[in-house]
Order: sequence, then structure tokens, then C-alpha cells
Amino acid sequence: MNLAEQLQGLYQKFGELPGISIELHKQLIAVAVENKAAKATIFLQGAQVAEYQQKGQQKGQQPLLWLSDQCDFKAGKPLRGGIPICWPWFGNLECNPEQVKSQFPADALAHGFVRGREWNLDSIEHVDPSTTELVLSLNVLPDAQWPFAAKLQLKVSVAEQLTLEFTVINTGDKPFSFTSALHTYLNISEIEAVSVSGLEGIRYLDTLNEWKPETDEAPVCIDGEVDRVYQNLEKAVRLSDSGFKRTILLDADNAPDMVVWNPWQDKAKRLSNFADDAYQRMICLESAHVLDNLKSLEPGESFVMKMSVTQED
Ligand code: TA6
Repeated sequence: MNLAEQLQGLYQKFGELPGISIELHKQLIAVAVENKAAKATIFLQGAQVAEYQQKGQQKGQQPLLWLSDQCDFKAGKPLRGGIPICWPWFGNLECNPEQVKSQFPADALAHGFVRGREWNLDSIEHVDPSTTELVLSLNVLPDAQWPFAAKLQLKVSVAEQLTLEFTVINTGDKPFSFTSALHTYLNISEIEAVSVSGLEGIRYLDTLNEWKPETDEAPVCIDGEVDRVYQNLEKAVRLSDSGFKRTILLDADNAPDMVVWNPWQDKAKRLSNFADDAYQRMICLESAHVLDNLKSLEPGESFVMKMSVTQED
């Protein structure tokens, strides 16, 4: 089905719904959602939530998610920003245990392949004037890259808080293992103005220092490149931003790990679709299950991980 036919089908199915717009951003289709509580944009490619902003005088100031102004909206190329879905592996080979590593080709791109695939928009429901629920799905068929079969589903709730519920079902006849992350890019006033609490005393692996295990008793402040895998969190995480005078709460179910990442100056220059100074306006707090927290599904079994982002008063 070509782009025009896809758009036509989406207009027919969803175009008349209040607060819903079907949009074309160069080569990519998106659905824009607006209700009493918030507005959001979700791209069908990768089922990628790209934008989310609450409404209201105080809360309505700044988007909660960061999206690069250098996105080129090309088919097959994940957007830089929002919430990419990293599956069936997080990171690259070195980030994964043997059980997962052995399932994908050595030259595989980081963060799996589903963030570059076209998902299906199954349904949109206005649960109430302040809550809109979208369901997107992707059938993964065995191929040379990943010889297993799965059905993925992402349920996105756009409301006072943004909630993502990611489901994996093993629809094949072979068991498979996977790691995954909801790679959330948060929009911040400036990198020196933020700190992350809720990770104090939690063991993390410093991927920039040979994955050495560390702990930090203080809230996380960023004054250089940070790329840490915090393992087995014990509570929700809060990002305090003194510049935007707000706190963003991230909570998750069945995502025991969190990756904290800021590329800082040097890596920023090497990243695609990323301005050299963009590291000052974003931080990634990624709800995940990686390494020892890999998941394995027998045929017919399913896995659900959930995360929510909201701006506290
Ligand atoms: O989650 C952190 C990380 O693995 C970083 O090391 C960096 O590579 C980032 O993801 C972005 O990866 P991407 O493939 O989207 O450029």
C-alpha cells in the first residue's frame, strides 16, 4: 500500500474523530491527538511517541518530550527524540547477554529493528474528555536478522499523564529472549539546571568506563557525558528542572532498569539528526530491562511493560 492509500485509509477510519488529525511529515505518517488534558503526536513508524505536552497555565508551558529539530522524517530511519521502542535488543552487542546476543547478527544496528518499521494503527478511543487511548501493533515474522515470530502492541494513553503499555507475544513455535527499552528523551531547560532523584544508592554500570559497577548516593547531575545502566530500581524517578520550574515523574511496571544518557559535547557532534548543542536541552531516562533482566518467552507466552511520564505540580 503506498503512502496516499495509507493516508486515505486512516482518514476514513479515524479522520472524523474529535481532536484527531492524520498528518504527513515528509515520508512519515503521524496521528496528532488533542484532548482537554494534553496533546501528543505519535508516528506510525516505530509506534514512536514524538511529542507530548500537558495543557493548562502552569503545566502547558513546555513539552515534556524532546524531539530534535534536525529530524529528516525519512522512511526506515527512527526519529531522534520522543520515545523510540528498542526491541528485541537494547543497545548493541556488548550490552547484551549471550542468550540475546546469539539471536541477532553481529552487525546488527543498536536498539533492535522495530523502531524503523511501520506499525499498524489499530484503534483510537476517547475514554473521556481528558483521556485518549491509541493502540498500535506490529507483526514480526521470522527473517535472516531475527528468526522468530512475535506480535507487538503499544497502547498509548494521552491524558494528564502519558502512559505507554508495551506488550510482546511469542506467536511462533520457538522460544526467544529479548531485552528492551522505552528510550525516552525528556525536554529540559538546560542540562546544568536538572537533577535526577530516585536512583541514589542504586547499582549502575558505567558504559563509559568498561561497564564498571558503581553507586552514587547523591541525585544525578550532569556535567559531562553520562551513559549509565541503573539496575533493579526501587522507586519512581524524578527529574527536577529548576529552569522550567517543574518536576517530571517517571514510573514503570516490569521495567526494573533505567538507562540515564546524555551525550555531552563530543558525542553530540557524532550523533545523527542532533545539533551540536542539543545535549544542553535533553536527557534520556529510559525504562528498560536489560542484561540479567532479559526476558524469555515460550511459544504463546506474553510480556507486558508499562511506563508513565507526568509533570508534577
Ligand atoms: O541509551 C543510550 C544509548 O545506548 C547511547 O549509548 C546512545 O547510543 C543512544 O542510546 C542513542 O542511540 P541511537 O542508536 O538512537 O543513536
